[in-house]
Amino acid sequence: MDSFVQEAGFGAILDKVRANERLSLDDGKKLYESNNILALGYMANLVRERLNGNKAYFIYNQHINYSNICTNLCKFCAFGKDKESDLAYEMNVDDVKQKVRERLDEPINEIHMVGGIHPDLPYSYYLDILRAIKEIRPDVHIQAFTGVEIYHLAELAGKTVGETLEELKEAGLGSMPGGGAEVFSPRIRQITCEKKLSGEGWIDVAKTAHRHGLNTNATMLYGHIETIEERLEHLDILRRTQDDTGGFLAFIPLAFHPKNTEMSDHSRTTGIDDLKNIAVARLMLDNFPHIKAYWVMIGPKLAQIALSFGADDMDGTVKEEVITHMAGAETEQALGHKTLIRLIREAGRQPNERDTLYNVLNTY
Ligand code: V47
Repeated sequence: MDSFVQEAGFGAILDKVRANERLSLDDGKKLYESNNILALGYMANLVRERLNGNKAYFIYNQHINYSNICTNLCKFCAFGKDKESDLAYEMNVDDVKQKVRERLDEPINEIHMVGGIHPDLPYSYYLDILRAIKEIRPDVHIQAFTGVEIYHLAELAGKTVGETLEELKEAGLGSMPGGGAEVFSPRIRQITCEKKLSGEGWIDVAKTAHRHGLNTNATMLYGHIETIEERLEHLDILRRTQDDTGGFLAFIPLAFHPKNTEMSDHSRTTGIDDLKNIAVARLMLDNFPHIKAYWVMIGPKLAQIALSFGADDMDGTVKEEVITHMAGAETEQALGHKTLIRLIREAGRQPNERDTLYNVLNTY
């Protein structure tokens, strides 16, 4: 069974994978440079099944994007808008409450909430929207604010990141999503998002969150101007951070969607690159418990296939996704609970409905 992997030139890597040994950055380069997707997938699947068996996770969640007004205006982003733009919007506390009320009849377990770096909203607004959500749905887990937003909130509050996170926790914050990481390379940030918090800054916020008992996710935005070396450097920084803190739950590779962005001359990623990023992430991030195939970005069909190429999680029902859809995503706005279960079952995996922290709520 292993012979085709050896014939693909991966004998030494396969030995390491079987022995649960860490892969080097050179190994990672070899993986990325290969188009033998079956050999990559076979090895990634060994790690995936060692860590998560036959389980595939999903969550019943709701996305709320409180505002798209943003001072960073990253070149890869179609969501962020200048305050004066006709497309700019912001929700007040009552609007956020209304969004939560609209779906009170659904068994939503997690609210995922992020927005732009708003020039004027006061610090109290962010505490108020967390409290407002909890007032209406006391049991929901709020996964909110990327490291970039948290750093901005600490500046607004005139407090340390640690003190700010403690106050946000008190107001209802349960964990942080993985956005804003992009690619840590200063070269990429200089070209695509020079106003954004640096990669080091993002990692500092994640480490502080972990020290304060908040789990976070991590992402990488791939498929634009980054090199293989820059992808691997990004993964290595995450792997070393996880060695230190153990606070990351999941890694989510994000496929770049160019439409309506300042980088719209780029083509969309291909299925092979999407699968490769999942498989390589699973193999390199040996200390991350979960790799998510985010169906909004790569489509439900490829996300289903990804469950055999290293991924163990399909994210959730979502509904009203804005960030990728503004950048041209053609995927549905929401996937029903039943559809997710069917996709997972037909992939030969066991559907596990989870909460944000990967406690299993239901199996099917
Ligand atoms: O931070 C922006 C990225 C992120 C584009 O933690 C783009 O579980 C593709 O982080 N094409 C937001 N990506 C989404 C995100 C996320 C989504 C789902 C689950 C989790 C999680 C996190 O989307 C941004 C940015 O990195 N992004 N523009 C674009 N044109």
